[in-house]
Amino acid sequence: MEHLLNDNLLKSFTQYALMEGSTSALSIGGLKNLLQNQFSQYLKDSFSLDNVIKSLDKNNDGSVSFDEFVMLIKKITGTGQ
Ligand SMILES: [Ca+2]
Repeated sequence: MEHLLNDNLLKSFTQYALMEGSTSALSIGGLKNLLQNQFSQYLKDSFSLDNVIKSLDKNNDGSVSFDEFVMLIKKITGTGQ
């Protein structure tokens, strides 16, 4: 599960980042699209995506790196601490 997840995460992240002309950063909007399209089963009604994304975007540049993205996915899927 873990290695499969990481492989798929990189593919998804890169695919969505490329739509925005980048290979290393994804906008908050792009991140939301990705999550809603591919991780909707983890997005519960009570899940506050905006808050999680804000806390994730450490340098406040409005985009997430792949590392930040992986941390978010682990958080919402419960596969990491
Ligand atoms: Ca950032």
